[in-house]
This record gives sequence, structure tokens and C-alpha cells, in this order.
Amino acid sequence: MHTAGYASDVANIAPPEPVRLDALDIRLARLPLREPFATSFGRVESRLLFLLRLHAAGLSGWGECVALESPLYSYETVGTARHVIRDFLAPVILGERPTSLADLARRLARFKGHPMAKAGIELAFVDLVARLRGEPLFRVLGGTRARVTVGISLGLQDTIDALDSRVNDSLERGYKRIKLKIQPGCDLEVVAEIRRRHPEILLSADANAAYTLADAARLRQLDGQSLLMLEQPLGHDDLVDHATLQKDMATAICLDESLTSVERTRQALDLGACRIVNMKVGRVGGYSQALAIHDLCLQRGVPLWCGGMLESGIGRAHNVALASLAGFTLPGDISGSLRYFDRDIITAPVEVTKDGTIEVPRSPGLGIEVDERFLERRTEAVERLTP
Ligand code: OSB
Ligand code: MG
Repeated sequence: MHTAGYASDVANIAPPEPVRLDALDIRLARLPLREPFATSFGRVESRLLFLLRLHAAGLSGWGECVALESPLYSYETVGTARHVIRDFLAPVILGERPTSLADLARRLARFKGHPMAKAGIELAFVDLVARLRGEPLFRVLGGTRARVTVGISLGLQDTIDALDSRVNDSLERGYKRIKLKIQPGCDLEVVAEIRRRHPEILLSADANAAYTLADAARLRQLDGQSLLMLEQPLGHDDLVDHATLQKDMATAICLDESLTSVERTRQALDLGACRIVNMKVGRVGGYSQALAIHDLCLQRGVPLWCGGMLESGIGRAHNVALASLAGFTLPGDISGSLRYFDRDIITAPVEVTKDGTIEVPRSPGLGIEVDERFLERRTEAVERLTP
């Protein structure tokens, strides 16, 4: 990773003066999902959260590592992220005084891969920086909006009616874009029927890498459904076949899984592998890469939106702050806390108002308060890492 690959502002995301990073608390806590979330890669019934808290100068910053329990979305898991953070990443930052996010990212970059592990640390560091500066996170990141516009990602359902009742409920709650999960055997007919019942809505479909080029003819039939985009139809790390498919499809392809860094994103755009970019700060290795991807998309006029990984209120607040940047031009998969959990681990759940927006917090740092007593009750493991 070179500084040249970063956004210009990454060197300016810096504490007022360098502070010694004293400790990193890593914590696993489990929240039941209100209903199972099913995709082509599998079913998630409860969310094992991996939370990080970085301490310095008497303050602390919160981060969330979005890895799932099993390597179904990407190769990382809660277990690999814990190992990589504890044994490799924490030792090169604790006791150190990183001068900026760019400096922190450079220290982490000597280790290959493991973007979600790196991102967990970058998130905690940037929240810490914002609190040290007494500024809201969104402003530290260069965000401009007071509210962000959001959509919802609906999991696979057993029947069309079950899916449609969730579509109706989401539209009533104000969500501005509906995303349907698809997989072989549950695609064209489902999308067409939802489209028939809702001719005007912003609708998209996400295959989570369930198809191959052999399915091109079938995927092309989605062209009749006026989809805003088709997300990650082919292999989780593919660019080349997506470029082939995009040439033959009118529907814009959006890549999620395949975009793991700013370089990969530039290559995808150069190849014509996608016309829309899904941003997940975890998938790309943290804010240093995320801001560079944001700048790239803005510069090239490529529509960008903020994806989600069933985050707790901590990761959600990070996503809200990031989505307040000017380059995020499409509604994100950033739903209200109650869409996922009966009770979130923050004191005031994230709320979507009837106009389909979420307010960007304006108090210092993430601008949310962690419900530490409730979090303690849900905690399965906690460990303090020191220099
Ligand atoms: O592909 O966008 C995805 C959840 C987990 C893993 C991958 C994805 C998703 C979602 C849900 O679609 C997004 C959210 O609401 O957090
Ligand atoms: Mg996706």
C-alpha cells in the first residue's frame, strides 16, 4: 500500500497532537436477529459482534469488525480477525503514537489481506481522533450531509407473499430503495412479481456471487425489470467475467464482494466490470481505502452507495458518517436498528424517519452512546490488549 493510493485527506485525519495508544479492548457479543437473514451464501440467525475500543489520552474510540462467523461472504471470520488483530495488528500499533490515519494504515499494510480486521482498528482510531478533536466523525471524514438516504436489503423468503409483505412494510417505513436477494431457482419470477406489484419503486437484486457466466442468458432476462442494479452476480473475487457479462447486459452491475481495495476498484472500472460501486468500509480494509474509493468514484462520476454487514449501532454509526460524504449518490443498505435487533447495544437506536433518511449525529466522535450494561450482558468474550 502506498500513500499515493490514499485520498488526499487521509493524512489530515490526525489527532491534535500524537497520543500514545494505550490499550485495545476486543469484545465478542451476540445479538439475536429479529428474523433470520437468508442469502445465497447461507442463513444468519444471530449476529456475533466483534467490537473494538481503542484507548488513548484518557479517551477511547469504538470500532466494529464486520466479519461473519463463517467464511461465507469472504474468507475472513470472527476467529481469523481476532487472531490477526491480537497477534499481528495490535502489536504494531499499541504503545505507538501514529500521527494520522495514513500513518496508522501504513503500519497495518505490511500484513497481507484481512481487510475486516484492519478496518476494525481504523474505525476505532478515527472515532478516537474525532473525540480528541472534539468534532463529529462525519466532519473529520469530510462529510457534508445532515441526513443520509437509505434503502433496505431483504433476505430470501419462502413465498412471494412473505417477501411482498416485507416490501410493503419497508415502503411504509420510508425506505427509498428495496434490494431483493436472489439465487438460482429464486430469481426472475420473484423479481418480476415484486416489480409487477410495485412498478415505480427503486428496486435492485443481489446474488452474492451465486452465478457463473453459464447463467448469462438467464441473468440477461432481468433486463426487462428496470432494476437500478444487479449486485455481485458472479464469483466473489471475479472482475473479468463480470466485465464480459456487463457488455451483454443493459442493467448496471454493481460489485460488492470483488472490490477489496481502491486498486481493485480502479481495475474493475477500467475493465467495465461494474457501473456502480458498493462501499463497505470493512470489506476494503478501513477508512483509508474507503475514502480513496470515494474520491475515485466522485472523480469518474460513478454512482456509489454504502452497503451493510448487519452491524450493531456502532458499525451503523460509522456507516452513517461515511455515507454523509458527497460521493454517496444512491441510498445505502443502512437500516434502522429495529430492522435487525429487538434491542441494539447503543442507548438510542438508529432510526429511519418517514422520508427514508437517517440523521447524521453532530456530537463529538460517533455521536452515539454505547449501552455498556446491556452490552456486558450479551458479551461472550472480552480481552484487553496492551503494548
Ligand atoms: O451482500 O450486501 C450484502 C449482509 C451480510 C453480508 C452481505 C450482505 C448483507 C446485506 C445486508 O445485504 C445489509 C445490511 O442491511 O446490513
Ligand atoms: Mg451485497
